[in-house]
Amino acid sequence: MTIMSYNPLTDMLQKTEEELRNMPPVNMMLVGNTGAGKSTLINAVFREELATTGQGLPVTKHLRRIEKPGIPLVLYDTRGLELSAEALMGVTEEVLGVIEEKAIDPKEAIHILWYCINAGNNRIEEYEIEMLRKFSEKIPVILVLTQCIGEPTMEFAEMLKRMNLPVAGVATLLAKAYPIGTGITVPPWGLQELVRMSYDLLPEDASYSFINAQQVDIEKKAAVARRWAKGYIATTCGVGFVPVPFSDAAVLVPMQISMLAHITAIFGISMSKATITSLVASIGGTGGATMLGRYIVSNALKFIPGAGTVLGGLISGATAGVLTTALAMSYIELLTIISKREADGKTMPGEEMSSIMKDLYIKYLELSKKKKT
Ligand SMILES: Nc1nc2c(ncn2[C@@H]2O[C@H](COP(=O)(O)OP(=O)(O)O)[C@@H](O)[C@H]2O)c(=O)[nH]1
Ligand SMILES: [Mg+2]
Repeated sequence: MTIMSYNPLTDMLQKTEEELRNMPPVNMMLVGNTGAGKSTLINAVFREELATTGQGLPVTKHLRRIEKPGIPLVLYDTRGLELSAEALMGVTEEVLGVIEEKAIDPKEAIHILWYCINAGNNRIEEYEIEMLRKFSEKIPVILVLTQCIGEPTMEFAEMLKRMNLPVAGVATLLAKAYPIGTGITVPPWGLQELVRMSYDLLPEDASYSFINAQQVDIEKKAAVARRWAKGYIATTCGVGFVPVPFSDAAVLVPMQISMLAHITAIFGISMSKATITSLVASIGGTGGATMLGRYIVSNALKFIPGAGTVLGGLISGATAGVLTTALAMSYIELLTIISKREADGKTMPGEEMSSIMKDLYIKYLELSKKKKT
Protein backbone atom coordinates (compact mmCIF):
# COMPACT_ATOMS: atom_id res chain seq x y z
CA MET A 1 0.00 0.00 0.00
CA THR A 2 1.40 3.37 -0.93
CA ILE A 3 0.44 5.42 2.04
CA MET A 4 2.18 8.58 0.90
CA SER A 5 0.05 9.11 -2.18
CA TYR A 6 -3.21 8.53 -0.36
CA ASN A 7 -5.07 11.76 0.29
CA PRO A 8 -7.72 11.34 3.00
CA LEU A 9 -9.18 14.79 2.37
CA THR A 10 -9.97 14.14 -1.29
CA ASP A 11 -11.18 10.67 -0.43
CA MET A 12 -13.52 11.90 2.29
CA LEU A 13 -14.93 14.67 0.11
CA GLN A 14 -15.57 12.22 -2.72
CA LYS A 15 -17.00 9.50 -0.52
CA THR A 16 -19.29 11.90 1.36
CA GLU A 17 -20.61 13.39 -1.87
CA GLU A 18 -21.09 9.91 -3.30
CA GLU A 19 -22.92 8.72 -0.18
CA LEU A 20 -25.28 11.68 -0.33
CA ARG A 21 -25.88 11.23 -4.05
CA ASN A 22 -26.70 7.57 -3.59
CA MET A 23 -29.10 8.04 -0.70
CA PRO A 24 -32.57 7.16 -1.95
CA PRO A 25 -34.78 10.08 -0.86
CA VAL A 26 -37.61 9.72 1.60
CA ASN A 27 -40.77 10.70 -0.30
CA MET A 28 -43.51 12.36 1.70
CA MET A 29 -46.99 13.67 1.00
CA LEU A 30 -48.50 16.55 2.97
CA VAL A 31 -52.22 17.12 2.73
CA GLY A 32 -54.28 19.78 4.47
CA ASN A 33 -56.22 22.97 3.96
CA THR A 34 -54.60 26.29 3.27
CA GLY A 35 -53.64 27.78 6.61
CA ALA A 36 -53.42 24.43 8.41
CA GLY A 37 -49.73 25.12 8.99
CA LYS A 38 -48.06 22.76 6.50
CA SER A 39 -45.34 25.19 5.42
CA THR A 40 -44.63 26.15 9.02
CA LEU A 41 -44.39 22.45 9.92
CA ILE A 42 -42.01 21.68 7.02
CA ASN A 43 -39.72 24.55 7.98
CA ALA A 44 -39.67 23.42 11.60
CA VAL A 45 -39.06 19.73 10.95
CA PHE A 46 -36.56 19.81 8.09
CA ARG A 47 -33.22 21.48 7.56
CA GLU A 48 -32.66 24.69 5.67
CA GLU A 49 -36.12 26.32 5.73
CA LEU A 50 -37.24 23.87 3.10
CA ALA A 51 -40.73 25.25 2.47
CA THR A 52 -39.41 28.76 1.97
CA THR A 53 -36.26 28.03 0.03
CA GLY A 54 -36.86 24.67 -1.68
CA GLN A 55 -37.86 24.77 -5.31
CA GLY A 56 -41.48 23.87 -5.77
CA LEU A 57 -42.58 22.42 -9.08
CA PRO A 58 -46.27 21.94 -9.88
CA VAL A 59 -47.19 18.25 -10.24
CA THR A 60 -50.97 18.54 -10.43
CA LYS A 61 -53.41 21.39 -9.86
CA HIS A 62 -52.99 21.29 -6.08
CA LEU A 63 -49.71 19.44 -5.60
CA ARG A 64 -46.21 20.84 -5.64
CA ARG A 65 -43.01 18.90 -5.43
CA ILE A 66 -40.44 20.47 -3.10
CA GLU A 67 -36.81 19.38 -2.98
CA LYS A 68 -33.41 20.84 -2.39
CA PRO A 69 -29.95 19.61 -3.39
CA GLY A 70 -28.12 18.01 -0.46
CA ILE A 71 -31.30 16.96 1.36
CA PRO A 72 -32.50 13.39 0.57
CA LEU A 73 -36.16 14.30 0.72
CA VAL A 74 -38.98 14.85 -1.76
CA LEU A 75 -42.07 16.56 -0.40
CA TYR A 76 -45.41 16.78 -2.11
CA ASP A 77 -47.24 19.73 -0.61
CA THR A 78 -50.89 20.56 -1.26
CA ARG A 79 -51.56 24.19 -2.04
CA GLY A 80 -54.60 26.32 -2.60
CA LEU A 81 -57.00 23.98 -0.90
CA GLU A 82 -60.03 25.56 0.72
CA LEU A 83 -62.24 23.95 3.29
CA SER A 84 -65.07 22.41 1.34
CA ALA A 85 -66.20 18.87 0.72
CA GLU A 86 -65.91 19.16 -3.06
CA ALA A 87 -62.41 20.62 -2.99
CA LEU A 88 -61.22 17.89 -0.65
CA MET A 89 -62.82 15.13 -2.73
CA GLY A 90 -61.11 16.47 -5.81
CA VAL A 91 -57.78 16.60 -4.10
CA THR A 92 -58.23 13.07 -2.77
CA GLU A 93 -58.32 11.83 -6.34
CA GLU A 94 -55.23 13.87 -7.21
CA VAL A 95 -53.29 12.58 -4.22
CA LEU A 96 -54.32 8.95 -4.81
CA GLY A 97 -53.39 9.33 -8.48
CA VAL A 98 -49.90 10.56 -7.63
CA ILE A 99 -49.41 7.85 -4.98
CA GLU A 100 -50.37 5.16 -7.52
CA GLU A 101 -48.29 6.63 -10.33
CA LYS A 102 -45.17 6.98 -8.16
CA ALA A 103 -45.52 3.50 -6.65
CA ILE A 104 -44.24 2.00 -9.92
CA ASP A 105 -40.68 3.28 -9.38
CA PRO A 106 -39.15 2.25 -6.01
CA LYS A 107 -37.10 5.47 -5.87
CA GLU A 108 -40.21 7.61 -6.35
CA ALA A 109 -42.69 5.64 -4.25
CA ILE A 110 -44.32 7.76 -1.55
CA HIS A 111 -43.46 6.40 1.90
CA ILE A 112 -45.74 8.30 4.23
CA LEU A 113 -48.52 10.87 4.32
CA TRP A 114 -49.08 13.57 6.94
CA TYR A 115 -52.64 14.83 7.00
CA CYS A 116 -52.75 18.20 8.77
CA ILE A 117 -55.74 19.65 10.58
CA ASN A 118 -55.67 22.92 12.46
CA ALA A 119 -56.60 21.89 16.00
CA GLY A 120 -58.44 25.18 16.42
CA ASN A 121 -61.04 24.02 13.88
CA ASN A 122 -62.22 21.62 16.54
CA ARG A 123 -63.87 19.23 14.12
CA ILE A 124 -63.23 16.44 11.68
CA GLU A 125 -65.72 15.85 8.89
CA GLU A 126 -67.11 12.50 7.77
CA TYR A 127 -65.65 12.99 4.27
CA GLU A 128 -62.23 13.64 5.80
CA ILE A 129 -62.36 10.30 7.60
CA GLU A 130 -63.34 8.64 4.32
CA MET A 131 -60.35 10.34 2.68
CA LEU A 132 -58.01 9.13 5.43
CA ARG A 133 -59.29 5.62 4.90
CA LYS A 134 -58.52 5.79 1.18
CA PHE A 135 -55.00 7.11 1.78
CA SER A 136 -54.34 4.53 4.48
CA GLU A 137 -55.15 1.72 2.06
CA LYS A 138 -52.09 2.83 0.06
CA ILE A 139 -49.48 4.15 2.51
CA PRO A 140 -49.01 4.88 6.25
CA VAL A 141 -50.90 8.02 7.29
CA ILE A 142 -50.31 10.20 10.33
CA LEU A 143 -53.02 12.61 11.36
CA VAL A 144 -51.19 15.76 12.46
CA LEU A 145 -53.04 18.20 14.66
CA THR A 146 -51.31 21.53 14.14
CA GLN A 147 -51.38 24.73 16.17
CA CYS A 148 -52.37 23.00 19.41
CA ILE A 149 -52.62 25.73 22.03
CA GLY A 150 -54.79 25.52 25.11
CA GLU A 151 -57.24 23.18 26.74
CA PRO A 152 -59.94 22.94 23.99
CA THR A 153 -57.41 21.77 21.40
CA MET A 154 -56.15 19.12 23.81
CA GLU A 155 -59.69 17.86 24.37
CA PHE A 156 -60.16 17.69 20.61
CA ALA A 157 -56.91 15.72 20.33
CA GLU A 158 -58.04 13.27 23.02
CA MET A 159 -61.33 12.79 21.23
CA LEU A 160 -59.57 12.06 17.91
CA LYS A 161 -57.30 9.52 19.57
CA ARG A 162 -60.32 7.73 21.02
CA MET A 163 -62.12 7.66 17.67
CA ASN A 164 -60.00 4.82 16.28
CA LEU A 165 -59.55 6.60 12.97
CA PRO A 166 -58.14 4.71 9.97
CA VAL A 167 -54.61 6.11 10.50
CA ALA A 168 -51.28 4.79 11.76
CA GLY A 169 -51.04 7.50 14.41
CA VAL A 170 -52.26 10.86 15.68
CA ALA A 171 -49.66 13.55 16.43
CA THR A 172 -50.42 16.76 18.27
CA LEU A 173 -48.05 19.70 18.08
CA LEU A 174 -47.20 23.35 17.88
CA ALA A 175 -44.59 23.78 15.15
CA LYS A 176 -43.52 27.34 15.95
CA ALA A 177 -43.53 29.46 19.09
CA TYR A 178 -46.91 31.13 19.48
CA PRO A 179 -47.24 34.58 21.06
CA ILE A 180 -50.42 34.81 23.12
CA GLY A 181 -50.00 38.46 24.03
CA THR A 182 -48.59 40.56 26.86
CA GLY A 183 -45.12 39.20 26.18
CA ILE A 184 -46.13 35.59 26.78
CA THR A 185 -45.15 32.98 24.20
CA VAL A 186 -46.02 29.29 24.07
CA PRO A 187 -42.91 27.35 23.00
CA PRO A 188 -43.13 24.77 20.20
CA TRP A 189 -43.71 21.16 21.23
CA GLY A 190 -44.66 17.73 19.85
CA LEU A 191 -42.33 17.75 16.84
CA GLN A 192 -40.09 15.07 18.28
CA GLU A 193 -42.99 12.69 18.70
CA LEU A 194 -44.03 13.22 15.07
CA VAL A 195 -40.46 12.51 13.96
CA ARG A 196 -40.22 9.30 16.01
CA MET A 197 -43.65 8.12 14.92
CA SER A 198 -42.76 8.71 11.26
CA TYR A 199 -39.34 7.07 11.61
CA ASP A 200 -40.96 3.90 12.93
CA LEU A 201 -43.30 3.73 9.93
CA LEU A 202 -40.62 4.12 7.23
CA PRO A 203 -38.76 1.37 5.39
CA GLU A 204 -35.08 1.15 6.39
CA ASP A 205 -33.48 3.04 3.48
CA ALA A 206 -36.00 5.84 3.67
CA SER A 207 -35.65 6.02 7.45
CA TYR A 208 -31.94 6.92 7.10
CA SER A 209 -32.82 9.69 4.64
CA PHE A 210 -35.53 10.95 6.97
CA ILE A 211 -33.07 11.09 9.87
CA ASN A 212 -30.69 13.06 7.63
CA ALA A 213 -33.34 15.55 6.50
CA GLN A 214 -34.94 16.30 9.87
CA GLN A 215 -33.47 18.74 12.37
CA VAL A 216 -35.81 18.17 15.31
CA ASP A 217 -34.26 15.13 16.93
CA ILE A 218 -30.50 15.37 16.83
CA GLU A 219 -30.07 12.69 19.51
CA LYS A 220 -31.89 10.32 17.16
CA LYS A 221 -29.38 11.16 14.41
CA ALA A 222 -26.60 10.26 16.84
CA ALA A 223 -28.32 7.06 18.01
CA VAL A 224 -28.89 5.83 14.44
CA ALA A 225 -25.28 6.69 13.49
CA ARG A 226 -23.87 4.91 16.57
CA ARG A 227 -25.89 1.78 15.88
CA TRP A 228 -24.74 1.72 12.27
CA ALA A 229 -21.08 2.38 13.18
CA LYS A 230 -20.99 -0.44 15.74
CA GLY A 231 -22.18 -2.94 13.14
CA TYR A 232 -19.74 -1.63 10.55
CA ILE A 233 -16.77 -1.80 12.93
CA ALA A 234 -17.72 -5.27 14.12
CA THR A 235 -17.67 -6.62 10.57
CA THR A 236 -14.60 -4.68 9.37
CA CYS A 237 -12.33 -4.95 12.40
CA GLY A 238 -13.66 -8.28 13.60
CA VAL A 239 -10.89 -10.65 12.72
CA GLY A 240 -7.18 -10.87 12.05
CA PHE A 241 -4.81 -8.02 11.49
CA VAL A 242 -5.63 -4.76 9.83
CA PRO A 243 -3.25 -2.32 8.23
CA VAL A 244 -3.49 0.89 10.21
CA PRO A 245 -0.58 3.06 9.27
CA PHE A 246 0.25 5.11 12.34
CA SER A 247 2.68 7.30 10.55
CA ASP A 248 2.67 11.03 10.13
CA ALA A 249 1.57 10.53 6.54
CA ALA A 250 -1.96 9.35 7.11
CA VAL A 251 -3.82 8.94 10.33
CA LEU A 252 -6.92 7.63 8.67
CA VAL A 253 -7.16 4.59 6.45
CA PRO A 254 -9.74 4.18 3.67
CA MET A 255 -12.02 2.00 5.78
CA GLN A 256 -12.20 4.71 8.42
CA ILE A 257 -12.80 7.38 5.79
CA SER A 258 -15.67 5.34 4.37
CA MET A 259 -17.09 5.05 7.85
CA LEU A 260 -16.88 8.78 8.54
CA ALA A 261 -18.41 9.58 5.15
CA HIS A 262 -21.34 7.28 5.89
CA ILE A 263 -21.83 8.76 9.36
CA THR A 264 -21.83 12.24 7.79
CA ALA A 265 -24.53 11.06 5.36
CA ILE A 266 -26.67 9.65 8.15
CA PHE A 267 -26.38 12.91 10.07
CA GLY A 268 -27.05 15.23 7.20
CA ILE A 269 -25.43 18.42 8.28
CA SER A 270 -25.50 21.15 5.68
CA MET A 271 -22.11 20.32 4.30
CA SER A 272 -20.28 22.89 2.30
CA LYS A 273 -16.93 21.90 0.89
CA ALA A 274 -15.34 24.20 3.43
CA THR A 275 -17.14 22.43 6.28
CA ILE A 276 -15.98 19.00 5.17
CA THR A 277 -12.45 20.31 4.75
CA SER A 278 -12.48 21.66 8.31
CA LEU A 279 -14.00 18.42 9.57
CA VAL A 280 -11.39 16.23 7.96
CA ALA A 281 -8.63 18.53 9.11
CA SER A 282 -10.05 18.31 12.62
CA ILE A 283 -9.60 14.55 12.56
CA GLY A 284 -6.08 14.76 11.32
CA GLY A 285 -6.53 13.68 7.76
CA THR A 286 -4.43 16.32 6.08
CA GLY A 287 -1.05 14.72 6.35
CA GLY A 288 -1.00 14.24 10.10
CA ALA A 289 -0.15 17.88 10.61
CA THR A 290 -2.90 18.50 13.11
CA MET A 291 -2.69 18.14 16.84
CA LEU A 292 -4.98 15.15 16.85
CA GLY A 293 -2.87 13.44 14.23
CA ARG A 294 0.29 13.82 16.25
CA TYR A 295 -1.53 12.83 19.38
CA ILE A 296 -2.72 9.55 17.91
CA VAL A 297 0.69 8.73 16.54
CA SER A 298 2.49 9.28 19.78
CA ASN A 299 -0.10 8.29 22.38
CA ALA A 300 -3.04 6.30 21.17
CA LEU A 301 -1.54 2.86 21.49
CA LYS A 302 -0.60 3.50 25.09
CA PHE A 303 -4.27 3.51 25.92
CA ILE A 304 -4.81 0.01 24.72
CA PRO A 305 -3.52 -2.80 26.92
CA GLY A 306 -1.77 -5.47 24.92
CA ALA A 307 -1.64 -3.44 21.75
CA GLY A 308 2.10 -3.94 21.62
CA THR A 309 4.19 -2.34 18.96
CA VAL A 310 3.06 -1.50 15.50
CA LEU A 311 5.01 -3.90 13.33
CA GLY A 312 5.04 -3.20 9.64
CA GLY A 313 1.91 -1.09 10.01
CA LEU A 314 -0.16 -4.00 11.21
CA ILE A 315 -2.17 -4.00 14.39
CA SER A 316 -4.62 -6.55 15.65
CA GLY A 317 -8.23 -6.35 14.64
CA ALA A 318 -9.23 -5.82 18.25
CA THR A 319 -6.89 -2.84 18.60
CA ALA A 320 -8.07 -1.38 15.32
CA GLY A 321 -11.60 -1.84 16.58
CA VAL A 322 -10.90 0.13 19.75
CA LEU A 323 -9.24 2.99 17.84
CA THR A 324 -11.93 3.05 15.18
CA THR A 325 -14.74 2.93 17.73
CA ALA A 326 -13.24 5.93 19.55
CA LEU A 327 -12.97 7.69 16.21
CA ALA A 328 -16.61 6.96 15.31
CA MET A 329 -18.01 7.91 18.73
CA SER A 330 -16.07 11.16 18.97
CA TYR A 331 -16.98 12.11 15.40
CA ILE A 332 -20.68 11.42 16.08
CA GLU A 333 -20.52 13.60 19.19
CA LEU A 334 -18.80 16.37 17.23
CA LEU A 335 -21.52 16.23 14.56
CA THR A 336 -24.15 16.33 17.30
CA ILE A 337 -22.71 19.60 18.58
CA ILE A 338 -22.41 21.03 15.04
CA SER A 339 -26.02 20.02 14.19
CA LYS A 340 -27.41 21.63 17.34
CA ARG A 341 -25.67 24.86 16.45
CA GLU A 342 -26.90 24.60 12.88
CA ALA A 343 -30.49 24.23 14.09
CA ASP A 344 -29.95 27.54 15.92
CA GLY A 345 -28.61 29.07 12.69
CA LYS A 346 -24.98 29.08 13.84
CA THR A 347 -21.79 27.58 12.40
CA MET A 348 -18.60 26.28 14.00
CA PRO A 349 -15.15 27.56 13.03
CA GLY A 350 -12.64 24.93 11.88
CA GLU A 351 -10.26 25.49 14.76
CA GLU A 352 -13.00 24.88 17.28
CA MET A 353 -13.91 21.63 15.48
CA SER A 354 -10.30 20.45 15.78
CA SER A 355 -10.08 21.24 19.44
CA ILE A 356 -13.44 19.61 20.29
CA MET A 357 -12.60 16.55 18.19
CA LYS A 358 -9.29 16.07 19.93
CA ASP A 359 -10.82 16.29 23.41
CA LEU A 360 -13.59 13.88 22.45
CA TYR A 361 -11.22 11.37 20.89
CA ILE A 362 -9.11 11.30 24.05
CA LYS A 363 -12.27 10.97 26.15
CA TYR A 364 -13.45 7.93 24.17
CA LEU A 365 -10.02 6.27 24.20
CA GLU A 366 -9.87 6.66 27.96
CA LEU A 367 -13.36 5.24 28.25
CA SER A 368 -12.29 2.17 26.29
CA LYS A 369 -9.23 1.78 28.53
CA LYS A 370 -11.45 1.89 31.63
CA LYS A 371 -13.73 -0.74 30.12
CA LYS A 372 -10.83 -3.14 29.58
CA THR A 373 -9.36 -2.92 33.10
N1 LIG B 1 -46.97 30.71 15.81
C1 LIG B 1 -47.36 29.75 14.97
N2 LIG B 1 -48.00 30.08 13.83
C2 LIG B 1 -48.36 29.10 12.99
C3 LIG B 1 -48.10 27.74 13.27
N3 LIG B 1 -48.57 27.00 12.24
C4 LIG B 1 -49.12 27.87 11.37
N4 LIG B 1 -48.99 29.13 11.80
C5 LIG B 1 -49.45 30.35 11.13
O1 LIG B 1 -50.61 30.07 10.40
C6 LIG B 1 -50.57 30.63 9.11
C7 LIG B 1 -50.67 29.55 8.04
O2 LIG B 1 -49.57 28.70 8.13
P1 LIG B 1 -48.88 28.01 6.86
O3 LIG B 1 -47.75 27.22 7.38
O4 LIG B 1 -48.59 28.99 5.81
O5 LIG B 1 -50.07 27.05 6.39
P2 LIG B 1 -50.20 26.19 5.03
O6 LIG B 1 -51.12 26.96 4.14
O7 LIG B 1 -50.83 24.90 5.47
O8 LIG B 1 -48.84 26.00 4.44
C8 LIG B 1 -49.27 31.40 9.03
O9 LIG B 1 -49.52 32.74 9.35
C9 LIG B 1 -48.41 30.77 10.10
O10 LIG B 1 -47.47 31.66 10.61
C10 LIG B 1 -47.41 27.44 14.50
O11 LIG B 1 -47.11 26.28 14.83
N5 LIG B 1 -47.08 28.46 15.30
MG1 LIG C 1 -48.09 26.34 2.52
